[in-house]
Amino acid sequence: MSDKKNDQGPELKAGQIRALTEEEIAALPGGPGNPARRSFMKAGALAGLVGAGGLIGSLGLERAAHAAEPGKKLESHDVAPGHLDEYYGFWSGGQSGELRILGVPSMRELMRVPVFNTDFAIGWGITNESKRVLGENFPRGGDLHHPHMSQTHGHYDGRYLFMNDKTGSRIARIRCDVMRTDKITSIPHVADVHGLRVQREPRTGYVFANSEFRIPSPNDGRDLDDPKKYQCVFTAVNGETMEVAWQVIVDGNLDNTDCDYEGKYVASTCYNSEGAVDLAGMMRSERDWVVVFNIKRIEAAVKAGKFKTIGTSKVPVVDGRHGSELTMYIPVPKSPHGLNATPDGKYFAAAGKLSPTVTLMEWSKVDDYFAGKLKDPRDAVVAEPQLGLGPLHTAYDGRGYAYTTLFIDSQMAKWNIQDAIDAYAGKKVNYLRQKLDVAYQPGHNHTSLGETRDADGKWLVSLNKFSKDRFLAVGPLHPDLDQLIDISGDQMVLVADEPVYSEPHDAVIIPAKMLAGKIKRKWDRKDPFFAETVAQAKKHGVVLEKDSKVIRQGKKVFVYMTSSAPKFGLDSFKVKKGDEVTVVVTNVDSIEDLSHGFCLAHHGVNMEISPQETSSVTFKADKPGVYWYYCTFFCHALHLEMRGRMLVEA
Ligand code: RUQ
Ligand code: CUA
Repeated sequence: MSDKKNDQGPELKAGQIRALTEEEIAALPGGPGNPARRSFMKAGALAGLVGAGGLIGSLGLERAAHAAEPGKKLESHDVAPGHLDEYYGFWSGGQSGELRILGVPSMRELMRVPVFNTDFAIGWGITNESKRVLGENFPRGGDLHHPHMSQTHGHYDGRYLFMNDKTGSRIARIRCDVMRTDKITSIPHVADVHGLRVQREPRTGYVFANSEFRIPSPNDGRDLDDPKKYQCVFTAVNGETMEVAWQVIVDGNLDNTDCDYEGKYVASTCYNSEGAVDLAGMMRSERDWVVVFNIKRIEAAVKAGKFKTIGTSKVPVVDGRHGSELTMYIPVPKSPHGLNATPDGKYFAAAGKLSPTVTLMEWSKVDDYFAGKLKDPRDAVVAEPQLGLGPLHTAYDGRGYAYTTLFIDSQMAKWNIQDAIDAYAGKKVNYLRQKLDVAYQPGHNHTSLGETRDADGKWLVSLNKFSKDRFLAVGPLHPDLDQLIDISGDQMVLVADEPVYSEPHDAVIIPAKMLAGKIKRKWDRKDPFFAETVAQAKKHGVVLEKDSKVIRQGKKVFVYMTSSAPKFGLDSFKVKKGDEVTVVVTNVDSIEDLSHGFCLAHHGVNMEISPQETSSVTFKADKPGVYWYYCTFFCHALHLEMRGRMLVEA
């Protein structure tokens, strides 16, 4: 266990508050400690830092296992067997391409929702219903970073979850009533989609998406190695229709994004204002910027026809580069990363990443800027607290405190927003309240309800990229480590370690009672998710709930069958070599939790059919012989007997 002092940051006594000096911050217990390490962060030294092993190897990863403050009664994260969690956690699955549903505070994984990945368990990427969502030409696999639930007036509304695919430049939507991905939209004119947020006011509304990588426009082989001509655009998608509403060309590139609580602005960090294509170049400037988009002005410009289109796309693209009246560029230090709006609706913070600071800006000053009353965009900054090395993301508790992850220091810094503002104004106040060691290298953090007006200040998660020595060895690839922190008291207290598979980036934590009654426990036969399959059966004169039969149309064969524990409607069906076979299975059981599976041996076919659901799959029968199909969800004592034969004639 580490020295207790190491976990607490500066000791605070009433009446003894003042701003810390740089040296004091450097010397903070558990803080940067070694001034030489701090100077790493100065420009020039950075190139050495990111060399082989530099960033990771030299930064004190050997920190001892951390335990909670002795004597403090912990908020329990235990949820007894048979009891339910108080919150849902919706967790990014990173490069696994899926979304995960956790219970909080138990941190138990409750479900995985495949989004951009293929998933043999439920047949995602295999069934016709999922392929209609994924689209024919989409690449399989995805890199899912940022899940956010739709909001109405700054409150979660339980309609949808939206998330990005960085590698495939896509945005996906999950219907919260069935927790199924129902739409995926490809974003044009971008090389990736990274930061993603949803409009809060009046509702979602827009889904905002950043792009990091700059590319030629159009990206058709022109300007290949002429980075000065590369471009980056910001995108707004209509969350109802999932169509791209408009795009804005920006200077530099974008990283993370968040919007206000009034529906007027959305802001993004930019870490490569240099427009460089190599590491040293991307870190050259001491300052990059936050770009703020004026939603009303952009909408008006689009309406007035002041836009262009690119290539064959119809998406209106407006110009928001420096000098545009649609945007505001606020200089901030240095390669900023996270962008997080405070739940009181007043401020937004950009985490410095390569600067030990977080820059706090005020939305009302953005009003002033666009009204012509504020000349220097930098005057929108109201605080710039120094917190430690590698600030990445900030979360809020709704009580006036902010929590910032320090990637390089492997710490969570708790600071007081008003004190930071006062310190920036020259008052002698200490805004830093505590630094808690986390294990190790935290990226995102998130507080319960912290991105809404309802921030409740109970839980904070730290999504750590490294777990190092915290778990049993499982091979060279280590799990990530999500740590649950009780923030209900004055001090942050670590209460749980949760190993997680690669690689959660972000998460949202939502009270179960907000979703109560909204999540279905069985499918509705009229559900749009399989409506197209139902319509096709109707054309064939098939009543899915009753009929099990084979319909041949030339070389296309449609095999309809019911499933009811422990029996498929057909014990066998016969096709010819070369036929295109579509198997449609309807689960006529209506007992909750009684799912069946349809797995066809040697054909790469498996799909899940939950109670009252219809699922279908299309494949080529290209091997003569006998192939058994069988149920893959253990539904009955005679589950193993729930099977049949596909007979393929030569
Ligand atoms: S980013 S570790 Cu993909 Cu959300 Cu900050
Ligand atoms: Cu149906 Cu097992």
